[in-house]
Amino acid sequence: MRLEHLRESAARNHFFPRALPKDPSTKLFIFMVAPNPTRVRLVLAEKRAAGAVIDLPEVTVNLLEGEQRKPEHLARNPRGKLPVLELDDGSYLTESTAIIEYLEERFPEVPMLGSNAEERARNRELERLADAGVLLPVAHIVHATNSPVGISPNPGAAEFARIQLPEVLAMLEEKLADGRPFLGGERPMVADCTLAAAFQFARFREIDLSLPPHLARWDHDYREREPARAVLAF
Ligand SMILES: N[C@@H](CCC(=O)N[C@@H](CS)C(=O)NCC(=O)O)C(=O)O
Repeated sequence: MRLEHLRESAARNHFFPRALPKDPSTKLFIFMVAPNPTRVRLVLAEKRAAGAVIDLPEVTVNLLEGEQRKPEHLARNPRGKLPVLELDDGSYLTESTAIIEYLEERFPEVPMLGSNAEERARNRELERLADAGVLLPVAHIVHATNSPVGISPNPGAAEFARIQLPEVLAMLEEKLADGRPFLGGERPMVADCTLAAAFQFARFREIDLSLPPHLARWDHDYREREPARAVLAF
């Protein structure tokens, strides 16, 4: 039902930019709800909401229609994955973490990793937990049980990913136990964007993560904010 909804929206171009910009310029290739493009889009939305002026058109590559395997996308990323950032010189960045760190350096006026070495290290630590410890297992569960891109079910892989989740969720729960609004403290950081992208992907496929109370509170409050509302569909 929800997949149908997304498919129809894509077909109608309701949510998506209609055409490639004609002039060569920096642009971001994305697909809504896919978690790795989503975390990049959330970083952009957060930076913009905090005042950064970022002119970065988004171009949809429809994963449900298999556009990621077409030659024009394989020329951008031979792995056929999203997101991809095309730079002004026509070259491409193909990993979400590298893209986020590039955006962080290009638009440092709204820092989303921190303002000194220790803050950056702590926020990168949180980001790795959210990425490797939550987003990746969630993606494995989704694709091993009910893949939107048609990957065959694999109950063993889903079970293995499920076993990994509670430990990291418990670590993040402990961080939030002091009532802080965001994972790193008072302001949203990259880790928040990664976690929100992961939770959205779980919701999209109706996977119950049984979030403990502080994470449930964080999830609710994060999604109420304007930058999240502008990006998240589920
Ligand atoms: N390590 C890559 C992973 C990229 C990735 O797996 N992207 C997914 C969407 S979240 C994708 O494009 N899947 C399409 C496919 O596998 O056909 C990153 O962080 O950017």
